[in-house]
Amino acid sequence: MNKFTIVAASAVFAMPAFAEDWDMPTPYGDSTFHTQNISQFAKDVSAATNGDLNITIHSAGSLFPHGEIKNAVRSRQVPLGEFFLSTLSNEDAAYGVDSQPFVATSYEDAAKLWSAQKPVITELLAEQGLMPLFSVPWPAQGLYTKNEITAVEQLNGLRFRAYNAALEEFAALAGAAPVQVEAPDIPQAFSTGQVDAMITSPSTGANSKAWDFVSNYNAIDAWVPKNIVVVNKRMFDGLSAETQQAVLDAAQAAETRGWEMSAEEATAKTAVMADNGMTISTPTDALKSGLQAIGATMLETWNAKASDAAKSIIATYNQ
Ligand code: PCA
Repeated sequence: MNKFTIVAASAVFAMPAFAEDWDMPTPYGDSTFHTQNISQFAKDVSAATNGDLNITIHSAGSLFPHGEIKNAVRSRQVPLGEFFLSTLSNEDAAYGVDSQPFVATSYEDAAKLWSAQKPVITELLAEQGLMPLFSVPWPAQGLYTKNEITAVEQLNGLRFRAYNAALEEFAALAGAAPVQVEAPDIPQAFSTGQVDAMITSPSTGANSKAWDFVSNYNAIDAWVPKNIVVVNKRMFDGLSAETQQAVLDAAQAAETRGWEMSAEEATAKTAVMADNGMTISTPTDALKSGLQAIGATMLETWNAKASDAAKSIIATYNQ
């Protein structure tokens, strides 16, 4: 053996016996705090397992479109992935409770709602061989428009960007025309005139440079929806006990860190929008009561579709 083969051979033996490379898709771009949070999660897993498990993030829907990520994890095309939890509300109303207007509007209430929701959706996901690892909220959702909005009637006839069924329903009830647009496509949807208003967080507003296409941000703080990271249970079970524990520990750290990042984003990104010349306002009483009326109608629809388990989320939350 010459020197080089010895080096090469020892490099092979130094490698972990069952090093795994996992691909992890997310719909959101690299500048999104959620993506930064899951990147740190991936680094933590790699460090804790000495490189036995390496997770590669594929951002902005580059590996799978948003709507396919859950099923890609289910069918083991990828071991894990991140998506917007309430996009699964067509499967069960339990998934959509965090996107109902004025149910939980602060981080404190959102955390309470998540503890009530988690056991119910954990069971639903288990039926599909999926296991939640962690869930992190976006900042409370606000209203972006070209003109100042002081009453819900002014939304009438606007083309309204939507990201899930609840927002579609909201837009329709406000007399607006909903158009589904993924977060990375927001700037183009506005610049091509596909949409002229939206409801989203200050994070997504600032990341899409909302000031390029609207001048008003109204902090209606109507709901605090979450992303979720799920893993395929069979793939997870295939990991060594130590690696499983490393994933669970990193997931728990990511959930704590993510909620903190979200709260920081809410203030910081609202300031970025103000610095870029947007008018930041809070809802007038008329706007508030108009929005609450829409919320009440939506909750009735939600209740009519909800299973007993889904309804128990609201009951537990209200206790
Ligand atoms: N940003 C994402 C989901 C909610 C949010 O604040 C979006 O607008 O698609």
